[in-house]
Amino acid sequence: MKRNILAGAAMLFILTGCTNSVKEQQSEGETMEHGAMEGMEGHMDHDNVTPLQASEGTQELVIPPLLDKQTDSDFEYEVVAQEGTTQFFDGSITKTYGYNGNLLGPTVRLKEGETVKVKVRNELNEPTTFHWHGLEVPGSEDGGPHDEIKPGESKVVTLKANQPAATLWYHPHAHKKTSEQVFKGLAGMLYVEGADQDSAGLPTSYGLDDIPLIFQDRIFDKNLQLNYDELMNSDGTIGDVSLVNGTVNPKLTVTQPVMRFRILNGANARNYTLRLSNGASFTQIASDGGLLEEPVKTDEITLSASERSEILIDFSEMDSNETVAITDEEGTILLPFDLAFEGEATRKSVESWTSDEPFLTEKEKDLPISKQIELFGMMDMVTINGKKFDPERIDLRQKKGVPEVWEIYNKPDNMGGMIHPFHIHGTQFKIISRDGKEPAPNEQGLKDSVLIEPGERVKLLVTFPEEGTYMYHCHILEHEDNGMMGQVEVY
Ligand SMILES: [Cu+2]
Repeated sequence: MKRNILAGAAMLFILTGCTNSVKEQQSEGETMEHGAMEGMEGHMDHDNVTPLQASEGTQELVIPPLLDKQTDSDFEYEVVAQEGTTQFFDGSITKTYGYNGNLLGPTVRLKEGETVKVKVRNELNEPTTFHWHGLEVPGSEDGGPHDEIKPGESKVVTLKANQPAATLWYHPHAHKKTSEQVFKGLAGMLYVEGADQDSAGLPTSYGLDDIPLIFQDRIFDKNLQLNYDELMNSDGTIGDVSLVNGTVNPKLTVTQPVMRFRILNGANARNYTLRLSNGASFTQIASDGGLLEEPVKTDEITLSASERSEILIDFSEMDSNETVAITDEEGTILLPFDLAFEGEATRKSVESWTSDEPFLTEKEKDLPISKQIELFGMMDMVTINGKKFDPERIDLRQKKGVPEVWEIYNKPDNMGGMIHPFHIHGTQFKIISRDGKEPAPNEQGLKDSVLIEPGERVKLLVTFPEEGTYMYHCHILEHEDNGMMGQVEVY
């Protein structure tokens, strides 16, 4: 992708006044009873989602450690799925899963074009897989449900980062066990780093001005355990406890005037619409698969499960006494900031960029639809094109390197239906249209997951650069486990 760096054309961070008063959430810790919601039998509709509790800002946000590269072995990285314990609440220990630790996992950074060997090891007492979400690797390395690693076993996978710089992630994808294993804590960030972001002059100091934010919600049982069998909802497990990077009641001390946040919706099912509590705007710079065609100034972003967004927030114009936080759409504070930078801002903003090539060519827009996907159902009655996942069945075939248009239709039911986040493995696609309309500027970038509203038809331009068998599925993890998944063979 060619870019013209518009030197001097600094992005404008217009700070609107404090128009949104922050609505105080008085959560009584109510939790959604499994299968016991009135009328809908636990079905997750838009208007009836358990609210999150506001962060009290008592814990400094945990930043996942970077995974060190090994130099003295025949693999560069080792990722181990293991059991652990985490103290989410004072005086209580919760059993959790983590990679190379108790909860979540270290951030893995690959250089654009780099090939690394990663040893994956399963120290759990159940099978798991290691899926590299958004990485365009051959099907054999993708870590889908066919690649189960048994307890105590390991294997070495080869990951080539043959794609633009992007914020990706990794998580388990074991057959019918993904939702439970993610719920218990298995997820980590996977970055591809490269020329794109360097030339754009973006903040890149990990943990200082370049910070991952993994948003998740959890529900705990009366013993403060993540007792999945008891707590789960087959329409997507939703909780009232907000975690950011696994931290309950987080706050972040901001020491740099311009901060880059790489935001992942790592929830099993919840959709997040994120805003700033003071109504200030910020800049979205990237979608799932890399930088946008050009930066987009906005005052909110919406992410369905598994989607990512990179944003820049310019704190330099904000008063250090001002209360600033990331909130959800209800105004509930999820991550308060403690503004602690001093002196003159060394970086007021970053350079803007624009592409001299169209996001999609006329030829690409005019390609006929060649794959039709119909998402339907709820709870455990979810299907794709009327079928449930069968590991022995290939649903679609597509030639490597040849772009095709997939149309994804979210067929409503007699209750209106629900949002399904649709994810395809092994590819970064482009959204051609939503119900015939051009996608919003913040969706004009590479994507691997896309939010599909009930009744909506979304056209995607899908190209697979590698061969193998790949999953496509709803990323509400319980829907995935309930069979809302198909397989495409790329040859
Ligand atoms: Cu779904």
